[in-house]
Amino acid sequence: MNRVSVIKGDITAIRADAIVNAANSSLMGGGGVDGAIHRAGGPAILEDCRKIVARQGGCKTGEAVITTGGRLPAAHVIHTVGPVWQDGLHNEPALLANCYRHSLELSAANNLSTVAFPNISTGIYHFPKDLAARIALETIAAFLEKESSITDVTLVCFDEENFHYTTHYYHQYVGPE
Ligand code: AR6
Repeated sequence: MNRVSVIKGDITAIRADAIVNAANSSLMGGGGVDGAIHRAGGPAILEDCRKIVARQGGCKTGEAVITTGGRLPAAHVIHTVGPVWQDGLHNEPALLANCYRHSLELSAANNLSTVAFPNISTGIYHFPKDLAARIALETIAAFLEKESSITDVTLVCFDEENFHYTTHYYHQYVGPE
């Protein structure tokens, strides 16, 4: 059974157990998909983020935390912090893989079975879209091999270029059906 899909769209409209946010380490919101998620989900998300910051002081690059989805159709938001692309020599690929893996681990730990991701780090953080899509699909496919509790992973691409690369690596790592 194929448990991965790729679509073009707006992640704030997705009904899932969790959607993943491309946040920053402050967890206090920002632009891009982060801004869209907080706007659509309302203040309950930031309230949960503040509690996390009080407890653990933010979120490191490659790590993930979970909050309510507030008014979103998704029940929860998993906030992960992608690497800022510098030159590829600062551990950016491994850190991006950590974002996907830790978000899926956190989903499984919270008994969530349906999860949607945006193309983390490919906007304001300037990670090359081709390499980012390969890392996303490679990491998700490897995770699903060993963890059966997650039944649906949707990659929600906002722009045509991400959709193109994500579909390409979907065929490489997940297969046609
Ligand atoms: N649904 C799905 N994807 C989206 C949406 C949406 N509504 N809006 C944008 N994207 P970015 P980053 C795509 O910049 O590069 C924030 O300020 C977008 O096309 O949102 O990880 C945070 O607070 C791109 O492909 O995140 C951080 O400071 C992808 O989401 C910083 O940006 C990621 O772009 C994180 O930068």
